Amino acid sequence: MKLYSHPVSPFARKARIIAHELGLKLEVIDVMARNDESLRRLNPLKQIPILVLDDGSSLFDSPVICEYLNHTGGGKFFPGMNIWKHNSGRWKALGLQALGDGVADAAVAWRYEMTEPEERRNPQVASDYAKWFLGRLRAVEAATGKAETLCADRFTAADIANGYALRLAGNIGLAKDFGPNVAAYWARLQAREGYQRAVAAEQKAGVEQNVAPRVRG
Ligand SMILES: N[C@@H](CCC(=O)N[C@@H](CS)C(=O)NCC(=O)O)C(=O)O
Repeated sequence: MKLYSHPVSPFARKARIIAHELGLKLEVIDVMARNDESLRRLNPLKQIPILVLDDGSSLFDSPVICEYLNHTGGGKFFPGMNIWKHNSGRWKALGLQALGDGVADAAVAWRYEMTEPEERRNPQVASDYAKWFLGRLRAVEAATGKAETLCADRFTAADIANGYALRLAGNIGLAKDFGPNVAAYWARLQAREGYQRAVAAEQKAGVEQNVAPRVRG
């Protein structure tokens, strides 16, 4: 399997950490999706991550790829379903994964604005994106005060999505806005062995791809 990725994309990181945790072999191909029209043949949205399977078919976007990898590697990152309890198990995890993806969307938008050349940067747009991010982060602060992990009393896809949203936010200077629950939760996630292995691999890729140390983290 090939993963079209970028060392600092929070969405691609979600896929890479599941592969690391489950010991799945992925050939990682780092691309700059913003400037790469050729990606549309694999994903009409021209976004990474994209997973290309051995039969040449492609999967996107990150929630789909993560479920596929979890299924292929026999993982437990998506809790089982309970149709009677919508507020537990699978449905809860999927909702919280969507929350993390939404926080990451806001952080990515802010980062894109901040990496514009000085003369094209619009302070109003940057401040709007920061507010957008902070509004979403409040929900993570509320959700992280209840238990060690976000749901199902264990580490799930919800933690992966939120963790990588926080990682990107921290790397681009937004960690000062983390509340106490988020800060403690983020410290717990960083202590995980799978996380540390994934970070070591992406830092190596970041250096190889000349990603600025400021965003590499
Ligand atoms: N909802 C998508 C979001 C993916 C996304 O925003 N990827 C960014 C990189 S972090 C990208 O490819 N941006 C290029 C573009 O939108 O042109 C997912 O979860 O996979």
